[in-house]
Amino acid sequence: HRLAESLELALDNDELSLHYQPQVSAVSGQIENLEALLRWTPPHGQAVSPQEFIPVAERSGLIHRLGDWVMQEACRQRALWRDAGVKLERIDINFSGRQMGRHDVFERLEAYLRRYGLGPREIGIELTENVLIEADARILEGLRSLHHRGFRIAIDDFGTGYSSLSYLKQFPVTSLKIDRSFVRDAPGQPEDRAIMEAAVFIGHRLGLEVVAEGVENAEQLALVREIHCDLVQGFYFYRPMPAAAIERLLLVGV
Ligand code: G
Ligand code: G
Ligand code: MN
Ligand code: NA
Repeated sequence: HRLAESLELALDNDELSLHYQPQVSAVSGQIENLEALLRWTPPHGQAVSPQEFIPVAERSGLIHRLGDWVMQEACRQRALWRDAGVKLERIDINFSGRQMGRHDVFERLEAYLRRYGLGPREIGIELTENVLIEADARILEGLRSLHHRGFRIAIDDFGTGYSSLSYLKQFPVTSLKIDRSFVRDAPGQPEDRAIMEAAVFIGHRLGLEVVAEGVENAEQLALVREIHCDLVQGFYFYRPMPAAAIERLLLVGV
């Protein structure tokens, strides 16, 4: 819990930031969306990975304050970029399981949208399969209401959770993000490619947008284009970048 305590201080002391990773059209390479990714750099210290501190925040309950900070910061930045004339569909934020358990999480998201004058299509959310299958009736109702209002809801790390395909028909989602473990191996492994093709097929039949995550080289890109993924996210195009770098990229093109 040393880490939990420093994390709480980090929230008070402005040590957190959001980086943004572009999702580009597989066809045109144009930037469409950004995924917001939380970063923590303690003063005089090494950056701590969210893989390390998100689970700590979940256990200590700090995830609610942290999640609030992420929602607010993403909304604030989206509004700034809109006012600057930046061409962008939306910013997606990641939601963890315990964060969804808070009774007013969706109201809080809506409140930040109102505060910054944003519409429901300007911010999206990403949830893993495991979070979806563990969702209770209240959470599902909240998600349905967001979906009904036009929010984009993505299943993150698709294909790696402990779930059956049947949940696809009951959850109000709009996108599948194929996990990067499949993308990594698909060029040399027919099984991984087959799973990706099946994900694209079912995703499109259900009217969902399909995103390939973790594209790192030209071979992987050629494959995800060939099997008709809609969007691509990965180091081959862009790494997660601080807001200033994204702004330059979107406004100046470099
Ligand atoms: O950015 P990076 O590859 O280090 O992210 C590692 C993990 O942390 C990913 O699974 C990502 O979804 C998660 N993560 C990053 N930012 C956030 C956030 O703001 N909230 C939550 N709940 N998870 C995040
Ligand atoms: O679990 P989630 O999909 O939210 O995690 C997103 C994280 O994946 C990002 O924070 C980013 O650091 C990482 N990521 C994005 N693109 C690539 C990539 O091309 N290769 C690898 N290895 N990681 C990536
Ligand atoms: Mn994600
Ligand atoms: Na993912």
